[in-house]
Amino acid sequence: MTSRREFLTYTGAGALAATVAPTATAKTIESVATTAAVSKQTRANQPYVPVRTLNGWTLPYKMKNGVKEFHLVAEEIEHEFAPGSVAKCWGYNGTTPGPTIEAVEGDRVRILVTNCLKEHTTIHWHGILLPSGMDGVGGLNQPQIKPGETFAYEFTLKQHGTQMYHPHADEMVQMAVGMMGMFIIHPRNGEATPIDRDYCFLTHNWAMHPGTYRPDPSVLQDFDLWTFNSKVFPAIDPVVARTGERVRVRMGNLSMWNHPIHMHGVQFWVTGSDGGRWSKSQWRPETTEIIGVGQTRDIEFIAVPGDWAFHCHMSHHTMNAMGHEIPNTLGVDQTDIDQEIKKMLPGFMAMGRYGMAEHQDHVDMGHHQGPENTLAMMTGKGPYGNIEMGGMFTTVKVRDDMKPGDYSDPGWYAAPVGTVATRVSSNPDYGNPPRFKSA
Ligand SMILES: [Cu+2]
Repeated sequence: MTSRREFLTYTGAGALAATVAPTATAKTIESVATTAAVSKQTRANQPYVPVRTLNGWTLPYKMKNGVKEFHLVAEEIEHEFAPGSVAKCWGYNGTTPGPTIEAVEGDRVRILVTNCLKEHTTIHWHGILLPSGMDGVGGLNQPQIKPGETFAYEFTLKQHGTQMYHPHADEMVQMAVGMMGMFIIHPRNGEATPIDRDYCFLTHNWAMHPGTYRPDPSVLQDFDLWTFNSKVFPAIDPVVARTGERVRVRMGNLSMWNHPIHMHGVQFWVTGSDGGRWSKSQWRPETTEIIGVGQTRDIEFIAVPGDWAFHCHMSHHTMNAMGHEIPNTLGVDQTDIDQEIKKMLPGFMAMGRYGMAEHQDHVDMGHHQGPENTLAMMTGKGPYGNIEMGGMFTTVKVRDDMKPGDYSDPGWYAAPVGTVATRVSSNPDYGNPPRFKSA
């Protein structure tokens, strides 16, 4: 079988995995979750602001004799990373990540886990303080949950914070194909500093080799797709808020890389983790926070009007599938090779001589028809042109007139006159900028 790198090399120097362009505009996929609209007036009567899982949903529970009973089903699912890329993944209750479990410190919870996979599994409640026998490490704490079986986990929540869940059975495979979820525990006595909007997502990486339909669990570092809640830009929901609201974003990492998550427009405070919301003396202002593998981090900020980029700062993590080992075409005149490849692949156009930004235009024009089921390396359109991103990128959209509890996409920001960078010249010799001259 032709490997991905070989394939990319064969498609021609500079032809990064290109392809069927996904829809250009950020399409908000309607969340399954029914998050209650909570205004500042009603907030005092609510025990907590329900968390909003980007592109995801919250698992409903049943009260049974004072116990909150949840039911997770481990199963194979068809998942769409963005229009143009679907895969056979594994998840819970029809999605990857699985639904968010949300509860309150002090709750007694019972979680039924039914295994509809064809191999055994378990669930580890990552970061949650519980009896050893409920910790979910197959073989160590419990027998494996065989195909068709249902196990019950039951424990009392002794803490609050941003926790996660994932299998601790054939972990490399089961996590690589999407089995994970978030477990949010709200403090019993409410928040000393109230929150207006509470978002959460998990970062992940996927070896979805171009032209394939199943993530490859054997890959250690060289991934093709980088996701927030198993979605890539432009299919990731925006974080929306009203000017002045206090927004928390809870981020967890069950991928194979650390992710320095950067937000434009504000200094956020790093305020918590799986250790709960930290005391204020530990809060620190940042604009980038690394979410290490296995960690969670909560950030909070006061919303400032505008459209603000929010993304991982590893620049390859904001791209989709690409050839990491293709020859470097930067500065290379490819006129001759262009003609040679055109004989075999009509419509081929060499690129990359002056940089990669032209990639998105080429794909939009239909050049470099890539493998099927493969997203373009960079994509997305904004009000001023191509955004040239993919993967772990979304936007924070803050508006003065956003209604409390409204999570719909407000469209692009109408910047006040005089506040957008503009062209003052098209002459490269314009002005007299100082340049360093060696002696
Ligand atoms: Cu990253």
